[in-house]
Amino acid sequence: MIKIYESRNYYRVKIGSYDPVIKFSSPGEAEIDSGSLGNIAGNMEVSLAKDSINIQFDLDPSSHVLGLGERAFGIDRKRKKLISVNKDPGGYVRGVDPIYLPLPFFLQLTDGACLGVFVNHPGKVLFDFGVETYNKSTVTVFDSGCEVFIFKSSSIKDVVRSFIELTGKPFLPPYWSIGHAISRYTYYPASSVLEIIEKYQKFVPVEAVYLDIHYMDRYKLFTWDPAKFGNGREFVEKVHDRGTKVIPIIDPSIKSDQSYSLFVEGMGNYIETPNSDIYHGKMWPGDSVFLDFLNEKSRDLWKKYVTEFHKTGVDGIWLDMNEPTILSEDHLLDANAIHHLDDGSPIIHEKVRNAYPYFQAKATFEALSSVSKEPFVLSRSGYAGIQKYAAVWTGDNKSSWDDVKLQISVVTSLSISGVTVVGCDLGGFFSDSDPEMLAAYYRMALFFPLYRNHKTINGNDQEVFLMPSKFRDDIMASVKLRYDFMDYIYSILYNSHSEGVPAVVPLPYEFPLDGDSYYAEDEYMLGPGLLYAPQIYQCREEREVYLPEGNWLEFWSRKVIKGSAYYRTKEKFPVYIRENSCVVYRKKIIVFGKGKFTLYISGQVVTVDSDGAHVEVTPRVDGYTAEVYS
Ligand code: NBV
Repeated sequence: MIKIYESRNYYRVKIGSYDPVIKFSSPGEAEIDSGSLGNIAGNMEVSLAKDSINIQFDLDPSSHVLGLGERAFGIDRKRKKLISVNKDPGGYVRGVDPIYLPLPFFLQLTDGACLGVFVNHPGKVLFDFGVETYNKSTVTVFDSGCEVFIFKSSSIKDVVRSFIELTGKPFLPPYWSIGHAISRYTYYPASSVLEIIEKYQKFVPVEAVYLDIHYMDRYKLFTWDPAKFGNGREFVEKVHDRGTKVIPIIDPSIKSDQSYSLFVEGMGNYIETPNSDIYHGKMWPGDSVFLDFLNEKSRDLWKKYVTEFHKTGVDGIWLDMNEPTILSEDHLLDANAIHHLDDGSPIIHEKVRNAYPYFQAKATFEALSSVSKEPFVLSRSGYAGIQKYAAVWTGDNKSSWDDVKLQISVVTSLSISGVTVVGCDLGGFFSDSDPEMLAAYYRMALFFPLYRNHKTINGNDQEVFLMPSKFRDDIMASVKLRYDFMDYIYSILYNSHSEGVPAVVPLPYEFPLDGDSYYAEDEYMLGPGLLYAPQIYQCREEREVYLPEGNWLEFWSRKVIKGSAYYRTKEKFPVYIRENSCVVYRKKIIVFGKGKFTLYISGQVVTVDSDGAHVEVTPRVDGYTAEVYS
């Protein structure tokens, strides 16, 4: 049974009798009775088996497939079979799938024309882009019903925008959250954290310190270990005195302990076993239980604890292990564990797994929003729409030269899948980095929305102040440059929040017709106007840069380079401004060519109008000047 609904910018195909747990729709939607799938997407075909649904689209040899959230691959998903099940892979390198946030939304581009497909089902979905059947993209949903959104536009930018309009515009992160941040699994006690911040601050700013699991009292959520951190408040105050924010980690696992108030209050709101007992799993506190975030009562209890915890002065919350993950071999909860939806109806875990972090982040964000003007949540996992509630980092990457490059694809792919406030662990989480590699991570991520150094418990120390002077200077230069461009980075994030567009993007998002752009995986863009080709290769001071069609202003020399072209540069930070674009650098508004642009500087929306020779900035911002190049 298939029903088709139409709205201004998409078709929604409802297959079987399916009621999605996360409902997305736009107001003007209406059922249409043409019923012909062929009319809405290139030879879309649906076939129903006993417990699964197969959906196929034509796949051309010249097609490229982008999107699908966080994947440990280059940007193109053609000739790959990928699964959408949120999963902690226990660390990843290129080729591991799935990982923490594998969104079921893809963009298939053929000669620049985009087919955008969003399978709204938070259970397991398999995507096969021409592996089993060479000329077909096949989607398998392991359920008897689902809904599929097909976007009407064939422009990749319009499709992504429509997807974000449907699933929600990203929250606006606080300005401090995009500055340099530090983290370690695990800094403690309080005195060490303060000492580390001070040592760091001799060289680079520290806007935030993230606290890992050892700040808690025996891993009980929303508590402080009295021996290491006292009651938390004085510690947080001292960190604030140093101009730094505090963001503690919170896991979903609740210690099963009758003397722990959250455990007792949570009774009746936990994920259950098929026999209606409370579901238990092993996590940091040992035997643990899990609030059922798919249920409003559980979310309300969580919100109460978040708002109470906020009183200790913390500035945000870092949600980890929320795929959700337990300490078992495959890290997955029992597929048949039971959730209860808001109306009380039961549903098994495997059908709704991917929605769990979405609802946890929603509750956390709403709770923080009720007590703070600058709510900030960092989440490891999520589902389509997570961008309304949280920033996301790419989890447990492994320090390696390949990872330095890989993270560009992981981050930009998340971004064009709607998750726009993104970043990765600088230095790499697992394994050891070395000073040269750490410096390369700092260079590579220079324009990512998040910029946080983080390392696992038994990895090498990669604090910037410990680095040999040569590489420490190198890292300081990256951090300084990031701050020099911070107004531009924030303007792009503001635009992302207000317009519902991604911030960092892979080149084909801007140049879908340019075949070479799909291979430029060691470059990325921030907004439509800035292209960055970081020096990320070991023992090399030179690299090849690909500039797509059009004129580009080489940022440092202010020379115009004509694309499309490959050329070599020794420039340490190869930054290029696209013609008819505008950036902000050190209180200078720099326009290359013509256009009207919106910036967000000094806490206000600013319009920049250039005719190619003169620029007008309204309203004028004290201390800022404008210049134009042609
Ligand atoms: O809480 C410890 C780590 C954390 O540092 C990391 O950022 C998370 O991605 N966490 C995973 C638990 C597992 C560590 C092996």
